[in-house]
Amino acid sequence: MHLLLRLLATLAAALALTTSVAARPNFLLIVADDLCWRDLGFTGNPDVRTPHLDRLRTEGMQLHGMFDPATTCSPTRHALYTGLHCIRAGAYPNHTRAHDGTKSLFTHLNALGYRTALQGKEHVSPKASFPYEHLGGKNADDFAATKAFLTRDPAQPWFLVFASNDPHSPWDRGPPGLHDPAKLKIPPYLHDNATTRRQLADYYGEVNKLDWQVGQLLQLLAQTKLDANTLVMFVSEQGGSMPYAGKWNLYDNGIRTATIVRWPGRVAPGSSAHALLQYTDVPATFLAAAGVDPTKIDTGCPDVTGYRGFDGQSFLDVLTGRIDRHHAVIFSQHTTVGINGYQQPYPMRAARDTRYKYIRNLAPQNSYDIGGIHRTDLLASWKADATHNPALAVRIDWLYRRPAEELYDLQTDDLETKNLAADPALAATKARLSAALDAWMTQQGDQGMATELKALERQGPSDTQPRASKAAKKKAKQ
Ligand SMILES: [Ca+2]
Repeated sequence: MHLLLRLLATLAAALALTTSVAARPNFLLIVADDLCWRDLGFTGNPDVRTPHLDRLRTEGMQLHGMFDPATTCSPTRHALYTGLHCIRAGAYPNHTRAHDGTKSLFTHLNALGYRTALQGKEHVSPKASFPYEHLGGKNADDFAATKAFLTRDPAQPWFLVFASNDPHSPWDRGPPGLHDPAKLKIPPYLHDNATTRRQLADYYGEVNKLDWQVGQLLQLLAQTKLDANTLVMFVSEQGGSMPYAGKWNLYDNGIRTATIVRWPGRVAPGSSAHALLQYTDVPATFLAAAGVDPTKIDTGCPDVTGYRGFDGQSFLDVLTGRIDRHHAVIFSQHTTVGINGYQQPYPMRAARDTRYKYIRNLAPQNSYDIGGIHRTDLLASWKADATHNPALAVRIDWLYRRPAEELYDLQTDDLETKNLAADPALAATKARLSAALDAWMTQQGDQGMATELKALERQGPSDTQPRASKAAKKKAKQ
């Protein structure tokens, strides 16, 4: 009898576990900071040391087609957490905020009974839209706080964002001396000189620091036996900050991401998907994984037609291997007004399918000039070399001035160096992507330059307390 009772109890527990596995996984979303998707071991970089991320990749699915709808820190995170594209949400310049009333994945999962937290870098506003517990500061390496959060109540599912500040510049947090600058293989989109080598070694060191953090998190999950029922997603965020390494541009180094999803029993270890996906799809996907129909969610932020649902859609069927297609075209935008040290508006928009990318520069008559790209020691060193290197001089000039339209064939030119916008053979392709971009801008309420010029109004903590940065205010007066 005693044995029978024990057997029944075991069976009941197993059933309960099965139900909770199916309905209520935990979610760990790991977000890097200013990491180019190419700069990881598993994506082919020969120098960086990322053993933990490389292992995670073998345990999960790599989403080769995941794209970021923006190309600076703050709008990227708003899109990732709200499921809304940046201009609709009002969160499109850097250091921005969403419209009051907007809900995020934290709001939606709290409503489902999850406890939610964010550890590390925040960079989202207003507070009411992102109701997470904040664990640790920007450079959070306090994994005791993480463990306390994860194990607080075994009956309650949880959602944790671990938002590292690595490898965001300054690159001074990695293990010193890990990489010998002289021995690095310099990526073809960077100019090879001593300054590049020194800075790249420091940046790679900080990528290693990020990898260490990922290792700590995965070890915690294993130690607490939470790993079996936790969906882990890693995203590389939005491009490195060296010229042409991605950030502040809509080339693939900036908007393509290294993304892995590990979900034991649901996602095949070592698998790959190539479907076109966006960060805006992540909230709908997590909600679908939690057993909720994401098409019924009210985001609190209507688009121009009054539609209140997500811009993104669940890609759960991609994760489970059922299908490998999602969007026909993905979109991204870049707002320069409000970026530290910006001189003139230089707004960009892009539409990309599986093969071609169309970029529209809305103010080609202006000069693109921001602190992070154009006034750095690194670019100064490149300029010095360019006095006797005409090809490099052309590449540097492209950092400042681009034509109104760019079109790239990513199948033959993945570094986007050959602009085909004037190629008559691709006129129909250009027209198709241009029309798709127009339709997206309309749905977003994106008025192009008029929207760009309102960017400073979208900085500051809330709609009722807008506060532009000092530099931004000074600039606005000029
Ligand atoms: Ca960033």
